[in-house]
Amino acid sequence: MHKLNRRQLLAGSAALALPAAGLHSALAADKAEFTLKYGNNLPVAHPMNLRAAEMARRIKEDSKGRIDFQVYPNNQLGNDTDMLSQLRSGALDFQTLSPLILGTLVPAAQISGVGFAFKDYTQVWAAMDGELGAHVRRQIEATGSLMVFEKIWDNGYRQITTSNRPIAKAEDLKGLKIRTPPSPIWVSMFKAFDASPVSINFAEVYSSLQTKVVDAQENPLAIISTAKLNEVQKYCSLTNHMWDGFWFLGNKRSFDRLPADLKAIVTKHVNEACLGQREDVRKLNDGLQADLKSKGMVLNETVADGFRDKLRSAGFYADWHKKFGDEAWAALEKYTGKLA
Ligand code: X2X
Repeated sequence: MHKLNRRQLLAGSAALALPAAGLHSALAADKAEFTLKYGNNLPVAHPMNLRAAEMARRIKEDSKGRIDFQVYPNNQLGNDTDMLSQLRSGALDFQTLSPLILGTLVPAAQISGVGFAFKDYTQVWAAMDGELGAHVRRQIEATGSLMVFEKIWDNGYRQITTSNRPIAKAEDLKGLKIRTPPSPIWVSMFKAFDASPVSINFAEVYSSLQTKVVDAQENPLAIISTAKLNEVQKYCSLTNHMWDGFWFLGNKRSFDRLPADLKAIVTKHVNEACLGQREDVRKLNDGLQADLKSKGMVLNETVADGFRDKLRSAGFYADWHKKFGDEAWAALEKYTGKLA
């Protein structure tokens, strides 16, 4: 009997991999041939998770229940650093992660996070769906343990929030105790601004702001809003100092265990969800200024030139050009124009 054989097969794998959280039905996991766990660091209300939930349903439907695709949002499985090590070992099958945090493992991935590089989304998607993204994906695959889907998900242009003062010009960053994600280029950039950056995973950002371990952080408006950082921050300075995204990463061995037809189903729905997510995130980021004001935040505009000049004179572009190498830097400047 087909069903019995499959259940026997499952006894040692998927059937035992039921999540403790009870979010996913035991029945679904029992029937599925493959249980795939995807973890991320964002609140449930963020478009990434709305699209991920829809994607998981479609993967289940299209695979006729052979795949149980489980989404674990909001750092439920640990912070980004924890999830990345689970992903490498195969304890986690998929993770969306900023290219810059991935930089702790794949330094070359950080190149999309160079400050004030992409002038607009036309440049972002041309580069990331083009040669620059392809260059980075090759470096990710070269780890041997990771695979990556073709389309990078959007996080957005990042803005600085503080509890103590608005940031109108580069000099205002001097001495600012600001949280940055754990990533060499992030720390380097805020050091170049003469700030005092502290690397903290997103899982601990709200509490570090609340307890004043740091006075500031930077993120796109969609995250400031869905993570309710406005509750623990007063000022929001629209610096647009860098664009950030999320590579949809997988454990290579785990993905390669899927038969070709199921690989195709997963790939199709991950890339499709990504394109929808890009639109949702952009709309949300564009529409949130009034909302954050109504919640008591004080917003201010800034002019990029002075910030960029400060990075230039601190040697930020020259240093990272040297680290990434001429070829990669040329692939970046092909889309952004000369940076320094
Ligand atoms: O950690 C952050 O600030 C976040 C959520 O934007 C990233 O994943 C880089």
